[in-house]
Amino acid sequence: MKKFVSWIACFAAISLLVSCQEKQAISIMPCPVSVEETGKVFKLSEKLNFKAAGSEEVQQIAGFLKTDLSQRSGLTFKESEGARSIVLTIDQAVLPQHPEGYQISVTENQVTLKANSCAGLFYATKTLSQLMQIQTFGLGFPTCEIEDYPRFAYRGAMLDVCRHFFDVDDVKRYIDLISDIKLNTLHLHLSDDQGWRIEIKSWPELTNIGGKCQVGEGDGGFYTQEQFAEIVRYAAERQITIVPEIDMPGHTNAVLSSYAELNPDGKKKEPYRDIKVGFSTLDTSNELTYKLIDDVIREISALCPGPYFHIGGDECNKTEKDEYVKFMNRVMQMVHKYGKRVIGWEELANAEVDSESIVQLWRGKENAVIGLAKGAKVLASPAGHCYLDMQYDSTSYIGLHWIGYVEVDKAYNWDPSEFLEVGDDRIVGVESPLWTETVVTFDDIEYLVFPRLVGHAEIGWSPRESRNWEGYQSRLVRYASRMEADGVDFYRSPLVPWK
Ligand code: TNX
Repeated sequence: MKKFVSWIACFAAISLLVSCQEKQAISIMPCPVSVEETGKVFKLSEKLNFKAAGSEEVQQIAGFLKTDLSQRSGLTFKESEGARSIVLTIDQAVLPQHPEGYQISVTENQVTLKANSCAGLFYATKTLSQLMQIQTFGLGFPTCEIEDYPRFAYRGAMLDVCRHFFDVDDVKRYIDLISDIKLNTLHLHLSDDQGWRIEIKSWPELTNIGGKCQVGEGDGGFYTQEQFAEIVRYAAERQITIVPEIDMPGHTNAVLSSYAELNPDGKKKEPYRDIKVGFSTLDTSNELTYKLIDDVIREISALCPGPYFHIGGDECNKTEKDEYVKFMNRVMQMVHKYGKRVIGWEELANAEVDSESIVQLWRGKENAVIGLAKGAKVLASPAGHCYLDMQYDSTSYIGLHWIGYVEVDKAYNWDPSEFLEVGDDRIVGVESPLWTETVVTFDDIEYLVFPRLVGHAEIGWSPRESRNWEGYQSRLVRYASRMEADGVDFYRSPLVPWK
């Protein structure tokens, strides 16, 4: 029996390795857990039935798939009796250990997508869409059996809408792009020295004044609560949770320029349009500061059904360490009061974090290790691999390089658990921040984010053993056709053999 089991394990390991080899005709990003090609093609034609039994959400996922396949194939699908079908099913028995997992079966006559949740079903549609590789298989899907589920539960991107503001349509486009590679979290950095970006009804000057500034020129901007709710809704339809961040006690010049009474000298700060960090702090000895924070967390939590609230906590050079710890402890209590789980930048590890807290590593291991020792979990965003605002090399037309250049190979060739030297169970996942000091337009976003984020998505999703730079490059070349079709202006790194 033992021998039999180890043979099975060995076979499983080999098939995992095979699953992402560059020789395989099927190319999916991020690389699935297992793909078995069966050598035929399900041909697409206009007569095609989309069958989705169940909730409205399932119907909607089927609707998204239909629109997507129609746009990519140029076909207008018509329901007709006896025609072949794409069937979407929720089934609790499918991969019960994997809440976001799914199975796909493509035969010449039918496509079946199955999952135990809407998230899994949504990811199945994303994979199916990528199976349509017209140059390789013609207009249709290669027949195959796919089983897939993510390695980490938290797969995120962060967008800084403070240094430069991005409006609701930009955020929606960003959501579309990141949902294509099965990310499930969008962290919005909503307050910083240069701007406050979300309406708070009990403190209107935050946006009346703090919302009207950004880096350099420009009027800034902010989301009304209705607009923010619309972002949350749009994201949820695409299986993405919004994580709101209010950065404190540093990075708060926009607050201090909005309300005189929050400043120790009773005077408003000047608005700030430069990009230096670490100069501002909330007055941690003023009770009004805590009234503001409580109101802000209450109003934002009511708009965000997701489990997290990010309280920043980075680069507080103007706050004494013991003051910082006391302040963050008190703010964490408020987050709990509103039913949310705390995330903070890695410096938060110095406060009283516990097993429910998440410490977001960005500079190096040191703080994360302190957090881990207290039982906290880590969200991995090491700047040298993950920071999307870093330049690729000296020719990059925008971006910073305080940690060095981050070429496409450097963004891909690392692993969270190897980096931290801990097991996957101590890591919630991977997140890729885009700070926008030098990012002004959506084209700028696309250039810095793609293709690096695709690699991060694979690190967060695919089994460690199936990932390697050679296989990744060949899949990336094929994913490039998809980015081109979607009008994504990605960076053509000289390290990748683009067609
Ligand atoms: C560090 S990362 C920051 C940001 C800057 C970024 C620029 C972090 C938690 N703080 O305030 O925008 O570097 O790369």
